[in-house]
Amino acid sequence: MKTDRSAQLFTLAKTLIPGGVNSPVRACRSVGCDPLFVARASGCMITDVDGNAFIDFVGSWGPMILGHAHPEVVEAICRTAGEGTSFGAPSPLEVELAAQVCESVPSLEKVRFVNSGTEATMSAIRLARGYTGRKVVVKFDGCYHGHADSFLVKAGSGVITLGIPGSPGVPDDIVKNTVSIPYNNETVLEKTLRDTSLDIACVIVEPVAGNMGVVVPERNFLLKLRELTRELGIVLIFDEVITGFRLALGGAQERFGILPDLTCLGKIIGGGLPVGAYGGKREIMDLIAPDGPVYQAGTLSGNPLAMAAGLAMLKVVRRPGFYAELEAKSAWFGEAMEKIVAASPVLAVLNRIGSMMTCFFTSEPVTDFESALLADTAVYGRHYRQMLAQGVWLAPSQFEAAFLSAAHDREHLEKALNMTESSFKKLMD
Ligand code: KE4
Repeated sequence: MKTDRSAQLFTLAKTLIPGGVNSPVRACRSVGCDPLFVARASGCMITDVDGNAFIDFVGSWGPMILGHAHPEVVEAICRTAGEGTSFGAPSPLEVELAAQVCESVPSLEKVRFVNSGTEATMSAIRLARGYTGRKVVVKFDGCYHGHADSFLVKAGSGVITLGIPGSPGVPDDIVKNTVSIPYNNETVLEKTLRDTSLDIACVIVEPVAGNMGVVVPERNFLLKLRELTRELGIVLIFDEVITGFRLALGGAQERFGILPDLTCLGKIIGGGLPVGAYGGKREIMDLIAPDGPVYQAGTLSGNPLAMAAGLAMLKVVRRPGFYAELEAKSAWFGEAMEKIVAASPVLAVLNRIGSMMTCFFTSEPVTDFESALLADTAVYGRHYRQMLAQGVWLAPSQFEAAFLSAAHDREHLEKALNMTESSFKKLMD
């Protein structure tokens, strides 16, 4: 595969941008190769600057549930751009998107738009601290909520991928107010939340973990979490930056029927443009400035282009049958993957829910951070490189999710399955 242009760009990029990338996991450090630079993408396909085309299972880390360059999203962005790209003043589009997001996500009474998932989660914990007057944030090992200081404790995604033990630059007195406990462990959860020496403001959780690879919550874990936080007056925050509008129109909270106090959104709601959002009960949201004293702001928040892209995306996913079709296709693909895993001597387990999944190279079930870390990242790296050589674009990390979109058709999925089978055979060489 010719990669000269990518190589040239990467060499130059490294002299200008840390690691040559604008987000660490894109550097492909953990999968033993240099990143390819993307020229364009359409539907389920992504094409690099050397003209190599790939079936894309990263989907920009989740936003591309419709596939790339969806015509209705592109048209909405182009039409809106002609009217101006940013006003720094309220515009009708943000009101329209707020109404649709609140209507779609069961627990949302009010919502504030920001520009990334990190902004959404950092604002939500500030709000929870302001609402409760307490300090401590409880998170779960291997979950990732963006790069705000409070979250870089046993975090997932790029932090575990690069083996960074937290992050220098985060002062101890920030870290001491973040308690990280094992995911799916009800005993430790109850013990921690009932520890009266902890002044707990909130618990933030990925209702399905996507950043240690996909880890699905065990049956009563979220129920127990909801019951305990309600009993103890602790704000429960669902970080649905990945699962929002992915696992159902109303996200994981609709799928599981469990309502948090605050919800963080991102990725899909921007249709590929920079958008994040946090929202929840009116009683809590009304503490946000200018109504209340909890401050949060943003020059480009509610940006008209991003709002238009989000509205166009929502229009498509709200069409009858969208999620049922994606579920059925994902179930078919997941079952075929399970057959490949079962028939191969390669030690692997597949975790999947809806259209998000991870193939862990391990023999043990993966139910939390500890078991995820047992996966063989060297084998994952070989699989990644073999699949890339065959035209399949996977996440450049064992600890991320693969995503299906409405644009992945049967032909491309069967091709990806065949390539997976042949890659597994080569892993045994
Ligand atoms: P952003 O600030 O990257 O928009 O969102 C942070 C975030 C918050 N919450 C969850 C559950 C997330 O998954 C993320 C970001 N996800 C990673 C990939 N899993 C972003 C990819 C990257 O860092 O380049």
